[in-house]
Amino acid sequence: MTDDLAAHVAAALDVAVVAGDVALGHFRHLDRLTVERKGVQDLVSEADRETERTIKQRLASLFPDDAFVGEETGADGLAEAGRGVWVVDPIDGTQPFLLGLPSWCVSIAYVRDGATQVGVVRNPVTGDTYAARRGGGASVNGRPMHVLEVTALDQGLTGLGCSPRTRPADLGRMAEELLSAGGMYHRTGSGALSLAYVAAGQLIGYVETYINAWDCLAALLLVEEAGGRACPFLADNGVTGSGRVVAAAPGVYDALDALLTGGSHRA
Ligand code: LIP
Repeated sequence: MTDDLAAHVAAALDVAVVAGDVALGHFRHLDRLTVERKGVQDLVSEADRETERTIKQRLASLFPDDAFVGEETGADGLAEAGRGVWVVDPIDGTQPFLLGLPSWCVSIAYVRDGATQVGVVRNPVTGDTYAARRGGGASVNGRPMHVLEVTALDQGLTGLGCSPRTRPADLGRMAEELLSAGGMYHRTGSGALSLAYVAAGQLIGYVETYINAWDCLAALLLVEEAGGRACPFLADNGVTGSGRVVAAAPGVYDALDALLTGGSHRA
């Protein structure tokens, strides 16, 4: 690993903790927040914006030549080709956050040379930090983590994500097919955190028909480096795009990919 990438790993870990503490401060005083409604079931508050500003400012001071994509501030510096790009969701799981529920996280990905090189997902409420660098493995709180060794959908819980951007009929079909196969669904309201649970060997997989790059790029690397399989989300959608996502333990990836696409595969 080059020194430059080591510096990016160290920075992502440090900034995730600092920014997580900013978000946690707001989480402890939700009554002081003004909540804005971006759309149906789509909320935002100053907590999201302040946390993202903290991340962007700190990373820009350390790596002024890197570009930045954030859920709240958008894309900055993407015009110049060949630059590394930070892809950030300051609070993934905004709705659980605003309701005082613990299932939210800070998600920081670093993308360069057409691949996610560093991924960090931090849940400040539990204090858990999930991290990976490409080719270097994945860890939770510094300890190696690995996906589950499963071969069928009835051998654990599957994360099903949904949002106002997803079709209710798709969720209904996926839930019916999953339960019919003896599986069971789980939802946190944070795609990044649910994907981190796949990497940590707690969920067997995660699917969602429509998710943003900032929600999932960091955690998809976690899954890959923990021995799992992940869809080519970055190749399909880029650092600013959205699309469907599937990531899982290898033994159930094809079954969950079929669940997502409505194809037929039994595991
Ligand atoms: C969340 C996503 C999740 C989706 C939620 C929500 P946000 O992102 O990470 O996958 O199911 O509805 O969109 O809006 O909390 O940053």
